[in-house]
Amino acid sequence: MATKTAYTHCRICEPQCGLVATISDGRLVSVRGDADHVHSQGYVCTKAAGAVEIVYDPDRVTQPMKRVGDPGVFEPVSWDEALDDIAQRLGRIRTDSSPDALATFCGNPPLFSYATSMALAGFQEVLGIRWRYGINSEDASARMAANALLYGSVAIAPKPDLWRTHFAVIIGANPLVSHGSLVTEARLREALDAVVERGGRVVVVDPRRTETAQRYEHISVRPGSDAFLLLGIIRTLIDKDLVNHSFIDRHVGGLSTLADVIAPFDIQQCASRSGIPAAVIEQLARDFASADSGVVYGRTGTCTQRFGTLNNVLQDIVVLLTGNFDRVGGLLFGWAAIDLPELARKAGTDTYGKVRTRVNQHPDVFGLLPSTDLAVDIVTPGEGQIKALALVGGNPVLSSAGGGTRLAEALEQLELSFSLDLYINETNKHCHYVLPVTHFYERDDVPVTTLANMLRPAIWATEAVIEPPAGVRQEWQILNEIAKRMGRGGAHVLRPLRWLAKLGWNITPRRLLDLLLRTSKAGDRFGFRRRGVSFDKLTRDFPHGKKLLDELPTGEIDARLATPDGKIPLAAPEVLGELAALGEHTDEDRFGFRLIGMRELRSHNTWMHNAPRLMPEGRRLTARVNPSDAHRLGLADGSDVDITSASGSVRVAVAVSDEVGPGTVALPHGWGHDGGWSRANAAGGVNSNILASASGSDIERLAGMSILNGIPVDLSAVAGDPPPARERP
Ligand SMILES: Nc1nc2c(c(=O)[nH]1)N[C@H]1C(S)=C(S)[C@@H](COP(=O)(O)OP(=O)(O)OC[C@H]3O[C@@H](n4cnc5c(=O)[nH]c(N)nc54)[C@H](O)[C@@H]3O)O[C@H]1N2
Ligand SMILES: Nc1nc2c(c(=O)[nH]1)N[C@H]1C(S)=C(S)[C@@H](COP(=O)(O)OP(=O)(O)OC[C@H]3O[C@@H](n4cnc5c(=O)[nH]c(N)nc54)[C@H](O)[C@@H]3O)O[C@H]1N2
Ligand code: SF4
Ligand SMILES: [Mo]
Repeated sequence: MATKTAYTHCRICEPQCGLVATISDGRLVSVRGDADHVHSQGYVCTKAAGAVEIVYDPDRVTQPMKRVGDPGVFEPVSWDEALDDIAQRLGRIRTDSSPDALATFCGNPPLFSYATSMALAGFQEVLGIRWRYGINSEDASARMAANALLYGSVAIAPKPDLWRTHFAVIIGANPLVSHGSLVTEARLREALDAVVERGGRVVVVDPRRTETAQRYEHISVRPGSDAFLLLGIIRTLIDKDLVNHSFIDRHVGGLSTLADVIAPFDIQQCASRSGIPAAVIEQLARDFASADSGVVYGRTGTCTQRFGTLNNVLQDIVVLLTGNFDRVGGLLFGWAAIDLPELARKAGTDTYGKVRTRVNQHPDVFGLLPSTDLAVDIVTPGEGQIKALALVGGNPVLSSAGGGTRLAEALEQLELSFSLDLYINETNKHCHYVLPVTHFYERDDVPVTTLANMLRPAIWATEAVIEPPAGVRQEWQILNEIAKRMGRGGAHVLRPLRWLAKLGWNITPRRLLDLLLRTSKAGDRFGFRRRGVSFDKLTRDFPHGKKLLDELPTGEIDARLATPDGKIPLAAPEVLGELAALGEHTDEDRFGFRLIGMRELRSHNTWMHNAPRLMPEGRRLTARVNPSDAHRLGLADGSDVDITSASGSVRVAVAVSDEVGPGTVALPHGWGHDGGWSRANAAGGVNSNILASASGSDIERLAGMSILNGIPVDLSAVAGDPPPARERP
């Protein structure tokens, strides 16, 4: 038996931990953390091994499948048959209707493949596809919109200097489980521990006493009300003159307007709306302002709220007012060998509101339209109606707000839809074709889409460590082939590359990336810089990655800001509009509870529940309910409860836990499977996103965010036979 080891990296979540893979007779046997990896230094979580099980999962799709009946009923076909048919029908829909009849949907996993990202951009460009939906509206669009409003571009995304800060406020993030997002850092726990060890503080603002909150200080906030807490802090900073005047005078505009507009939000109101005592808010403001340095790091918990973009703006305003910007321990501009956001800026693809969704008029954010609008844009007749969809590694029926049957039924109306995926999932079971792709262990990679998120700039690359099954192809090959069969050369963004492709020279994504790499700040300039790298050099000579800088640079502000007057505006009209809306907004009081989400270590959004290691026998979905609420409603551990919102209702078992306060209920997403997976289907559970609204008025206004946290719901104990999960139209 020939056994060998190979170095590679995980591509499930953002740290992209370094791994040592053991391969026996061409079969991937196991993976473990690579102790010598420059970033992760041996860190690994159980999902990397779960992903090995997925490679050999009998439910994995390993040949092209054509729909031949009801949703989910497929038959294998040859690649030629599938690709010819898709190319022909796409061409016909394009000419019979218009290029605007075509749409793409990009899920989360494609972000972890440079080749897929490049080819999808090329495919969209070649076919002139305007409708580019994505799952960012359940994730980071609010953060990006805030970047545009404050710094002049969705692509300018300052990073929290967690390794050097003295005061970290973590708001709406649970990095001990999520392993961090928009920061690429496998050692976040060590970074946060070190803050405390050097006498600093880590304060976690979260409605649930999360794994992160348990390790550090916890402030419990009422779900969906962070804007009030942040306004309370900002009011205190201004009223008590705790602001850094020299920084503000030089770099910030609009402070007096902001101060006037937020004057009506007095500290008592901020306290009663956020559920945090006024004294606690004021003390937090004072402590933050007097710390040697401080950052506020927020993630999906504050993004996926009714005031998600505003939250992100306010988080940064706390940092800006205290002068903790572009200086050690504060918010810093990113640095990367290949700085994709910066390249996007130069190419003008850092768009915000350049395209708006057909019906609800929500803006694109960094080129992606909100997922929630896809269904209505398919079913509403008229100009630009969507008739064909390419779904690349996404599962919005489960992952998107109000997905469920509403989206499933919309997909059934399409004239052509095809999906690039590893599985038949709850969404692509409604497609005409499912085209099987390589697993990440079966392809080469460089973590290029997240390089600019590193707190310790580094770079690494991997070759494929095993051969893919014979019947699968890489996404770029598939998209390229469709474009080619449509007579357009290939799926290339750049016109000259399309010409070359027509002449028979197809430049692969690997060649292009190598070019980018070799001409980058870390590149070997084709031999002119001896210590520089190429793709081959990285995989050959730096199997554990290459460190580039110890820390992020400071003193960048003048060079990096992209606002017209070179200042950071605190009172952009959009921000003032949201502040006015915040003052007027009241939740319907007919619902007594507020629903929040939660991530678990053994789940990854919707796609890893079929791995035995992650979904052992007996693992069940539960909703966390506070003991006092449970007692009042007559619920015990394991009893079923109906959770009902204005959008729908689900029945789920309860876990009684004082992690959540009274009136809060926490329910993980990504469950309730009925796709082509045996174990995940059998695990039961419900699609929590049935409870989230997809109605245009319930979508956050500035970035089209889905409201996934702070959803008003009611709980009722179940008596008698359980009805099935149901949705309201
Ligand atoms: N209620 C609630 N909903 C949420 C969230 C939440 O916090 N609460 N979080 C949101 C967030 S942050 C995200 S990112 C989304 C994720 O939403 P999605 O991207 O829609 O869902 P995923 O489960 O990540 O995976 C989508 C599909 O990609 C496939 N896949 C896996 N690897 C590959 C690959 O290499 N190539 C291809 N082509 N396909 C692959 C999987 O089989 C799966 O079918 O969910 C969002 N939904
Ligand atoms: N194990 C695991 N890891 C993952 C993923 C996964 O599915 N499973 N998904 C990956 C992806 S795609 C992403 S984008 C990242 C996300 O990374 P994070 O954003 O760090 O992940 P979450 O655990 O969703 O953290 C959101 C936190 O917000 C809290 N929250 C909910 N409502 C509110 C509120 O109103 N106010 C405040 N202040 N907090 C609130 C929740 O309780 C939760 O603790 O995680 C990544 N890592
Ligand atoms: S933390 Fe994320 S990148 Fe690291 S091993 Fe786990 S899933 Fe993979
Ligand atoms: Mo995400």
